[in-house]
Amino acid sequence: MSEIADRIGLCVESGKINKASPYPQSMRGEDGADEVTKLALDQSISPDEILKACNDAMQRIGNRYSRGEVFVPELLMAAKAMHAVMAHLKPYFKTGEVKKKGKFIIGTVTGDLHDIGKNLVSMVVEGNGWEIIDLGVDVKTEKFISAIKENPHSIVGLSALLTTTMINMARTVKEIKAEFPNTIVIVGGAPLSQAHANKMGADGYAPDPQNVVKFLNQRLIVN
Ligand code: B1M
Repeated sequence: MSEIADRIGLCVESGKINKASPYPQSMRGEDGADEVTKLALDQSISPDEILKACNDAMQRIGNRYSRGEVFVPELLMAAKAMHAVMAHLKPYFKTGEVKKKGKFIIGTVTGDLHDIGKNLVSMVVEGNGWEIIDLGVDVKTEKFISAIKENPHSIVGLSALLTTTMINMARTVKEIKAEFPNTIVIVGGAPLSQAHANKMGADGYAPDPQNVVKFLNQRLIVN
């Protein structure tokens, strides 16, 4: 990993959003995730390398949280710094395709506020030629149902990051399938596995954005 990618990882782990941000005290006045990412891209560091540094950083801050060394505010600042990085990376995931392959409705299930993984999936899927209908976080089943009614041939993606919200996910899958048996549903998120997806009655599971794309491309619906 290049030194500059490591620096981005450090900014994310420390919650250093940009130069103007006073947090954390120890990095006051220094460039943050925003400036360092811009510099890295100017130096032709690959978006994949930057993303890997950020994902590793989120893993580290998550582990520190598990050990009781940091708390929710620190997680929140890390998430904000990661958002600053993602704003720079977004254009690199666009392919410029005009004709869309189909529509992909995505949301983080009810009770769950984590959106970084969902946003990454959205960016990569969009970059691979799919139209994204992003319902956001804490999405109730009714909202998914309305979106499917408005966009009948869409494929639906559900994200969950908490073991507690996996139950809500299972409920949402069940209710979508009861109302729209032919709608394809794929689930993902850190606590999920293929076994969970099977048990929920989902059509697919993907551990990462690339496997969501693979799954979607196998079910191409050209509008
Ligand atoms: Co939360 N949190 N959090 N948190 N948080 C985790 C998930 C946790 C593992 C931390 C820990 O204990 N080590 C833990 C969950 C434990 C569990 O249930 N198994 C946890 C907890 C407990 C909580 C709270 C309950 C804390 C509290 O309040 N006491 C609380 C819950 C709030 C709520 O949702 N109701 C909470 C809050 C938060 C913040 C709001 C502060 C913040 C989120 C901010 C935001 O998202 N805007 C936050 C953060 C940042 C994390 C960690 C540190 C990082 C998550 C992340 O963004 N990872 C996380 C620890 C960790 O992950 N190690 C943690 C980076 C991201 C790229 O990865 O989201 O896994 P990920 O997405 C991946 C894959 O999972 C996959 O692709 C992505 C890219 O590779 N993927 C899909 C995701 N969705 C997919 C959908 C698909 C396919 C693949 O198909 C549709």
